[in-house]
Amino acid sequence: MKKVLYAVAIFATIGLTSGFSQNHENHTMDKSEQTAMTMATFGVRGNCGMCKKTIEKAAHSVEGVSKATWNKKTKKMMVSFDASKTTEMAIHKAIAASGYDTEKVKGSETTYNNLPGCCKYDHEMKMNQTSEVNKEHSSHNH
Ligand SMILES: [Cu+2]
Repeated sequence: MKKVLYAVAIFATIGLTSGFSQNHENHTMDKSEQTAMTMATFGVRGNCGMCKKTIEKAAHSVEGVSKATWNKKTKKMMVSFDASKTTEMAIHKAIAASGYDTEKVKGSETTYNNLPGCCKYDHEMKMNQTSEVNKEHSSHNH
């Protein structure tokens, strides 16, 4: 029960913070544009298929996100979301809260430390790469 309350509190906080920044725009926003989806791509660090699941799940947990795909090779996230319900920044924050670094928000260290060993990505890792960049010298063996 306590856990549930905690989760609700977190969501309420996220809702408030993103709500504040949007308050002014809401009045001018055309209602007919509410279904239009905004696309965004940005870098997110991660290693494997498990990371992919965690990252995508975190992005999907943000209300208004309809698509979230993370590319393991290029460390690139593609999202589409309803801009009347959320912001790109809210998605960055949700991913960071799940332990992963994004271009704009550093991943939560506590959550990172609880990630399985294979998912403990390198904090220096390049992200948002074009697919060609790492082909030649990716002899990054563990
Ligand atoms: Cu992983």
